[in-house]
Amino acid sequence: MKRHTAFLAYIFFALTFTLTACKKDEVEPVGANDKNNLTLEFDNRAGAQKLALATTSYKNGSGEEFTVTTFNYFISNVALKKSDGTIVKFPNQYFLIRQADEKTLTPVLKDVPAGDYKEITFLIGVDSTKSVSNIAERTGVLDETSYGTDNMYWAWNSGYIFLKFEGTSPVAPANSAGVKAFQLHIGGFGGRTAVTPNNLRTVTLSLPQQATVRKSIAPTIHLVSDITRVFDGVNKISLSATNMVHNPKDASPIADNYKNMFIVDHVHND
Ligand SMILES: [Cu+2]
Repeated sequence: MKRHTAFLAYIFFALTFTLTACKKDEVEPVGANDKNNLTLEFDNRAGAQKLALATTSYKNGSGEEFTVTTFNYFISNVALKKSDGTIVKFPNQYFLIRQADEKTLTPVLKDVPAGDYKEITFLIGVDSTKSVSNIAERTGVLDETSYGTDNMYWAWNSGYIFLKFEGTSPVAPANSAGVKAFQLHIGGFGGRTAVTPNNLRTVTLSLPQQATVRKSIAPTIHLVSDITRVFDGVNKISLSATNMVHNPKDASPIADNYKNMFIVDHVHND
């Protein structure tokens, strides 16, 4: 009986080894003109929890409770670096990630050349060139009328709001409607007429496993962004002291924090 079990175990391991070995050999070769989509998945969380709007109360590093009613940010100027060091850029593509709208959480980069990618770079916000460009060139998510009541634009001088984080907290002062609310609006590309701080932040992350774009493989880079990092990073932001941010100067310490809120959790190569 024992021998029988050992034999079965041997078969099992042999089979597992063969299958694993096969799988490795099966990765399709890179065709010179092959292209495919690559999806970026933005998985917003609060610490270890999935971010839920309005319903759930979270706590920041200062021990302050808060709920989230709006969490939006622009992602642009994506670049992917291959394992051989080649960089593929995706200029003139702007994505608005809105927690309230699930389909915005997984933007797709189209026509990505086949290859093995090991690093991703992106800008949080809208670059200065685009910010000052003619309104006819600011279409899609950059069209100020496209996001309904989620105003993501400062009409005065400083352009787009790069990240909008709103919610309620018992430590925030009551507004005219009696709601203890906070509004953190982060923008400022440097200014059109007046000089303002530049709150554009670039994020570069190496991938825990390579994204293998092939004719038959359209990978997904699954990023996790932790909203509590907006408060707790290189700067300590307390909602009792900082609950209304509406200008680039006040926004800089927050931009320095959220620059580090992203990690690449894993890559799907299928
Ligand atoms: Cu995933």
